[in-house]
Amino acid sequence: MVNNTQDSDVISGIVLPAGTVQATGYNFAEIPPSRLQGLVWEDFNDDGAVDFGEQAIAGVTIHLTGTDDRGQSVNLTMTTDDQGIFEFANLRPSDANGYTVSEDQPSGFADGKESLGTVNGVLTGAVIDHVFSNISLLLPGGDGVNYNFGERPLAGAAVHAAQTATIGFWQNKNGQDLIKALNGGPSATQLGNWLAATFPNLYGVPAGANNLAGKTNAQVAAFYTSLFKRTSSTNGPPKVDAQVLAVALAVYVTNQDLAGTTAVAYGFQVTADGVGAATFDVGSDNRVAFGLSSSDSTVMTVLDILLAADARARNGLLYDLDGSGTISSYEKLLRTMANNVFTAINKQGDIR
Ligand SMILES: [Ca+2]
Ligand SMILES: [Ca+2]
Ligand SMILES: [Ca+2]
Repeated sequence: MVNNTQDSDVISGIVLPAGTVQATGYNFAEIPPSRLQGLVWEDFNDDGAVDFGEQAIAGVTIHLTGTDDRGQSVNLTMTTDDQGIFEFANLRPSDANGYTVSEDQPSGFADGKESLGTVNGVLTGAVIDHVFSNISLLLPGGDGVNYNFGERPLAGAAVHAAQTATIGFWQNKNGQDLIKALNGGPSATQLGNWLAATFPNLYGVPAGANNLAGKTNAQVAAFYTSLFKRTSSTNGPPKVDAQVLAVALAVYVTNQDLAGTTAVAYGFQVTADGVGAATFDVGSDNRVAFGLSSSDSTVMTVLDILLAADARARNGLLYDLDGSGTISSYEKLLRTMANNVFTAINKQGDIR
């Protein structure tokens, strides 16, 4: 008698007749276990990807629920380890609905983006806030990986002195030296890669000639100088592009995870989250340039202000909303609003 509906591990009632007989084929089949694995991390630039300098979050509670292939309910809980990783190993296959993995939102962080993982290399499941569902592990030995929960730093206090610098600083010797000293020296490419990944429309692949991916610190410093030297008012305030990059540079150099403490010697205050998590009131007159409705708060984090500007750039041209390659009178108005805001941020936080 064989009972395959549960973990019996027993074949019973084998009656052997008298005499010499051979009883064969009493086989115990086992299946390889499946697993579901992922990461909780601080997705500082809110792009849903684990980038250079982004930190693991340990001790986050993760739940796995569902029904296995034998109809048994599964309800497991664990916490992320020092690397931010959770792994539910030794799982049976799931039923047709698949398993669900959910997160208890960690305190001290704002919710970020979830990044759907793969089972045996194939994107599998659905995602809504804090929950991956329908993760089908129908076959034994399923390998579900990279079900990742991104979190963001909480918004901090208002921008204060020693968190930014005016555009002249980044142009002068000290500012240029600081850029070139980051992450080990002038040939380091982490700053360029971070700018490209974080603000793709301004400095990434979609930015065309302004793509800073793979560019060295020396090249980024030279790129900044080229923006600073703009004098034509055809597209509105000529220095707006330098003002924006100056704020992005301040976000980078004041974040210890990204840039270490190199900027301290230049008068900046360096912290875990830096000026990116600091807040600034863009003002109701400028809200349209940052995608705010009349009911939205005009107080945003500096990083969100930059991300909103980047979302309104096309092919490296800030506020070319229609992608025409030219700046209309309305787009010029938006660039003027942006110039007001980024100039004010650089002044309010100036290292002085
Ligand atoms: Ca990221
Ligand atoms: Ca979350
Ligand atoms: Ca246009």
